[in-house]
Amino acid sequence: MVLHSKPAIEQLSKANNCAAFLGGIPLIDLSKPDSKAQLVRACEDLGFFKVINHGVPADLIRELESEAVRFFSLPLSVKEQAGPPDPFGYGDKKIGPNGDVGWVEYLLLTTNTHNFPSIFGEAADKFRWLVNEYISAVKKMACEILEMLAEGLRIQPRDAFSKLLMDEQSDSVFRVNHYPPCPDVQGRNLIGFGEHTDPQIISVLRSNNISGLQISLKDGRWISVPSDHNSFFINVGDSLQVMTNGRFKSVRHRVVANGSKSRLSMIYFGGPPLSEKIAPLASLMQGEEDSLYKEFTWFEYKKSAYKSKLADNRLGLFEKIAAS
Ligand code: GA4
Repeated sequence: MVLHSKPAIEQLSKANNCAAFLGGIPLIDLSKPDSKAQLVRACEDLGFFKVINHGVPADLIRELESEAVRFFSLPLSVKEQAGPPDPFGYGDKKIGPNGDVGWVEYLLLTTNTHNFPSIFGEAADKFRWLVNEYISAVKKMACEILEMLAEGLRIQPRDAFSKLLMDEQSDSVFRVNHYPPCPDVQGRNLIGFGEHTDPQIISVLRSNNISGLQISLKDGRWISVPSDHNSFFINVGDSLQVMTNGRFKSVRHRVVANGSKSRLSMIYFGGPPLSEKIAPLASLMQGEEDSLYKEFTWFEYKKSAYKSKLADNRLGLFEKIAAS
């Protein structure tokens, strides 16, 4: 990490107002077929849940994590050869193109090609291979969850959501975030990654055993998510909120920096093909129910997302104004 400039640290605003959450984070056992109703409820209530018995091999997770730790321990000048995030590559503190910053460094990759620069030599081959294997495994899990959700919602066909991730043209992203210990924390909660919702359909997150992730409840309170390196955490994204006509909630979340320990997280963002029209699924609409959103393609949504700031309500632009 390079030393931060003053304006940058000023933007790492304080994250206050974090409450205890008595309900707890919904925990779903994917090996139990009767979890469909629980999955639907979790997507409706919070847009966030934790899964166990996920089928992603523990060895694969461990190996990828140790390659990622090795990558982030390289000198900055070497990491920067993975290219500026435009939008893919290595990034340090700057998030997205519109001035957002956080106490984080990261690798952002498209899931279609992983261009690790040749400077990493053979290590790059191993890293690339592990990333590919990991993405296949978490994508499989994401598709299983989306199919269980479709069944839970009684949507036909059951691959109505998952086919978008399975499509060869699926515009999905993989991100590895490293949150180094932040010396400025000193009892305050400084922002590692600012609050936002994910634009895609579904996000699959795992981290080492260092906490920092917080999610926002409907009433605006923030709650800390206890870390669990053996489980995965799933977020509903904006596109799934639209496809369910607002029934599922795209959860606002953020990461606060830690004063003494490094947090490492890896997130797969499952997105549709660029040309896909995002609109409420006809089979989900009841009676005369109107769509809450104007129709858009994923390309249009992404284009407007990249003009926004992290914390913006990106779906606002596409909401229909209710007739009075
Ligand atoms: C948030 C979710 C994913 O991390 C991401 C982010 C993307 C980026 O870092 O380039 C964005 C952000 C995310 C939404 C608004 C825009 C784009 C930064 C930003 C300010 C990779 C994504 O798809 O959208």
